[in-house]
Amino acid sequence: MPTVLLTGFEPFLDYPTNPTAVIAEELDGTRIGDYDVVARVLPVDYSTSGQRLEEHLENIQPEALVSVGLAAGRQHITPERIAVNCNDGPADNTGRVPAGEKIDPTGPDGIFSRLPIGGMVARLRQAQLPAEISNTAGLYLCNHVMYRGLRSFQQTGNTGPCGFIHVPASHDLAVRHGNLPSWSQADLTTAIRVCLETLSDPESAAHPASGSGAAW
Ligand code: PCA
Repeated sequence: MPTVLLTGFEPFLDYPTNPTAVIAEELDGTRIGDYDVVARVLPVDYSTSGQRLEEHLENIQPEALVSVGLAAGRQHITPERIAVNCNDGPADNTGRVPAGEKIDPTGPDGIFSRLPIGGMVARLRQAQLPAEISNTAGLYLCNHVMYRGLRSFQQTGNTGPCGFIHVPASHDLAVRHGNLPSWSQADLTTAIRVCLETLSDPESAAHPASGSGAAW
């Protein structure tokens, strides 16, 4: 059985919970389609998150990598199209504020997702779960981990699926923050299960990578 490494993140900034850590906990050890799921939670820390991810890849030797992060304020499940070679944004959990530096000075400026992002969006919509492709993962830890995962697959010659999906806030975060679109934790976990199902579906893999909500 092939293995998919699924990663979520710990809480960060003023979000005392992170629904992606719960997704990781709930799907760890399950079988979805052809894949055994092994899940881990990553730190929101520029200096250790990438290294931690590489250690998990080394130890688990997965055929696929799907990383998931919280994008509070988004309304849809958003498979990301591309990771860019830049760290920027607010402080991480150690207080480090990046200054627009490259993630990998010798790496390409951007690396496209190797997930069937169009197929994921189509399948999510079929399941009545709002979804669209996102054309930017930002420049914070989620983009960082997406870039490091894709770069690692390039460097180790792993040709399997690899990429990142952002999810909206869970209801507990909306209650705390007030004006935040939110989903139930159960629907968020179901959505990532649906995304993982596409990895075993040849029709999803062949789906064009269109379906972003952008106007142009
Ligand atoms: N979301 C943040 C980092 C951790 C997380 O869950 C991001 O979108 O970069």
